[in-house]
Amino acid sequence: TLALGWAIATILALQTVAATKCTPRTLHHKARVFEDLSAQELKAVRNFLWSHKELRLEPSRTPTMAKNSVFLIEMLLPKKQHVLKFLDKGGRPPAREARAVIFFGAQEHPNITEFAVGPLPWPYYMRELPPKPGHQATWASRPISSAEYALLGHALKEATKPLHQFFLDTTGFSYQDCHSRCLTFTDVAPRGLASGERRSWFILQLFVEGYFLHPTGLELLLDHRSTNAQNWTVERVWYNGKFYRSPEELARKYEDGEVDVVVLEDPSPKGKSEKSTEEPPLFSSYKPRGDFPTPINVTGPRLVQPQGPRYRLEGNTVLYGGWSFSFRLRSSSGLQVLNVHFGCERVAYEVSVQEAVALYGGHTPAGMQTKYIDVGWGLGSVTHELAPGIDCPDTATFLDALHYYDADDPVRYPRALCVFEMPTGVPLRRHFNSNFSGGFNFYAGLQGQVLVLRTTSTVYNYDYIWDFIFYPNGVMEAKMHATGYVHATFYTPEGLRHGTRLHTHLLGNMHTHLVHYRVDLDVAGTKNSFQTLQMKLENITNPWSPRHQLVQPTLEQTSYHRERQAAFRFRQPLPKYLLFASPRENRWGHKRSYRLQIHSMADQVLPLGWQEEQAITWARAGRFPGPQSHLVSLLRRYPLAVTKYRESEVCSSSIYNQNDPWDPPVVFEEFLKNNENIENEDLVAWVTVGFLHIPHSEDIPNTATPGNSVGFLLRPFNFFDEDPSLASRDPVIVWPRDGGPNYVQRWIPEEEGDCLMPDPFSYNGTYRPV
Ligand SMILES: [Cu+2]
Repeated sequence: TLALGWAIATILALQTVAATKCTPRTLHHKARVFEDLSAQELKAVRNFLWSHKELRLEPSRTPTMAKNSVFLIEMLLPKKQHVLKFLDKGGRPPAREARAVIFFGAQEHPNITEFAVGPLPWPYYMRELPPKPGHQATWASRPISSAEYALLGHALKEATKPLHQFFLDTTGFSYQDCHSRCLTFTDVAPRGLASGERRSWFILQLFVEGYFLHPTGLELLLDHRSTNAQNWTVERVWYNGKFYRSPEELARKYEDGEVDVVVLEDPSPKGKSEKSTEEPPLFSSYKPRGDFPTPINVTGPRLVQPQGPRYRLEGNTVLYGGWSFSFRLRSSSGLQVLNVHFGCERVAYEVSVQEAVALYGGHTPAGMQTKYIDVGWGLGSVTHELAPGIDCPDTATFLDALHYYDADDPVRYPRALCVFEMPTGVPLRRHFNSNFSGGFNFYAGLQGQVLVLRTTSTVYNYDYIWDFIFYPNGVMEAKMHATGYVHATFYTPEGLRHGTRLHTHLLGNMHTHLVHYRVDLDVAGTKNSFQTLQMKLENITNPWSPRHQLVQPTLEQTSYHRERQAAFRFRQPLPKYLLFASPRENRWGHKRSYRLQIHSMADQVLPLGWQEEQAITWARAGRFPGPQSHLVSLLRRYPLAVTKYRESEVCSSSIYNQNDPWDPPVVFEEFLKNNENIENEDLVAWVTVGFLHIPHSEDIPNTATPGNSVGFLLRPFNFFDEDPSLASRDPVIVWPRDGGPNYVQRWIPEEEGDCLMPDPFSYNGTYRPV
């Protein structure tokens, strides 16, 4: 019987091999085509650029705008067809190239030029990456550099000198010789009202812990368009509901007693000083205060993986059960997963974050002006350190990132990314099979485990947490959690029309968050079609009782032929089943498909009138829909658009859209304009998710993640012949046995692993050039 057992085991093993036999996974060395640039490569590109003396490059921190400097270097992804040819058919890898953005400010007509530099690691050529015809990035559209911020800080300090006494009297803080009681600022964007302008509203704040929540009541408009900071001028001042022409005018009127003054409460509450030497915390602080009825004074549960991780990291490639994918972290626009396989097949070539915007309303000029388009604030580069046990489980694998963004060297961001497997706390599948007489025929369950790839972007006050989640049953999820400090302005009673009073002098401004994703699905090959399934009610005569009518649901399938047809508007209900179908069929004769399931609250927050008005303005004005960017209006319009893959349409936004939303180099609308055929083509889905955020008192000190996450799922729909999580060895089946203990059947031994204590908590917090 032992021999027979072996024979059966061998046959079973062979069958298993046959069932999962497929072309070998993309080896790590092949996935290098997706890898971000190494420190050596970034330096090689920088040195190559600097060796071109005719570029007359200067360091990024040289305190002037009238200089030529390298702003950004990141990996330039080769063309998809070249990558696929290399991955699937072999041969030489496509040339490895960098994208380099140079600001040419040291000339009469400054400009921004982008170059491809290659081949890496030893570059010897550079070629201009030409903008799309008619879409040159304007000089004014460039992101603000740290050198410009230093000059702006200086300009504000100079300009507000006449207000020194005013600030001391009204806030107790100042800009001059201020030590621990200094002012700081938040600038908002867009910076003006028309293309070419660069004039920003600044909110002056007390520089204390959580300064975003401590406006002084003064806002100021500064024109900083000139490359010579000497020419920068304050154009307007707003204080407590009134406009003034200049700081001088406000100072004079204040001295004359003509200003309606609000003397701020001291931000540090006095009081308990007898009990403790420590000052009571600010309302904007994380320090605990108050008590729960059931106090907790011990640490909480944490993850352990006694037998080590069940995923494998090979460079920038993750292997986990049925899944394999590569990833990169673009300094410009953030996290991107590539070459996503389940089983033996590619299901997506790319799923990536494209943009995050937040559109505000307010009564103060800064509040009403704010429309943040975060790629313009380095969305992909502000990936600060993740804390083990808080930002990711202790068991996570942490990875550093390198960014060459507004710097003269690559900067290492430690622990910028994490990868971990975690229990979801809910079974993936389970069933209790009752015998309906006090017992059971069997119980079976498959624990819910997922693999998560995570990074964050701290865009000044706000923190986005970006997750890509992989389930054992072929489902992939993209999710954004919002947290951090709210963008807030000075409280005035009129402000209540646009938000909530959050503290004595603080208004939390209402806003809409929208996030744009690119989803380049390749469902059983690159040739896919887009179709939707809906329910249609049918009224028929009951065939077994002709006197009765019967209403029953039927399937209604819609095929989409053209891009414009598959551009869904927010006001129309989105069909529930959005399917990307291969012409190939599964075993049961259905088209092998993946379903896009969108989890968003954005459709509830975009009122009809707004969009109608936009559309009318657009029609009337021709190219530009009023003071909004194309991107913003498009994101507002379409929760989903499906386009045919085009190499010129790989990003829906750019680092330039924020500061010139009126004439940006990337106009998403144009992706749809040519209205191409989308039947049996390489398709890309553009997904907008978002939510309306009306701040409330519990947003103090920070917006919390529960309820503030949006995203989408990619779910197999007749893609497999059965649930592919059947390949998991995690199930447990319990069989009752007559007169004995239940038989517990499992495929992974219940091993007693060491319950390892994680490393002690550590956090470095620095990000330094390498
Ligand atoms: Cu918000």
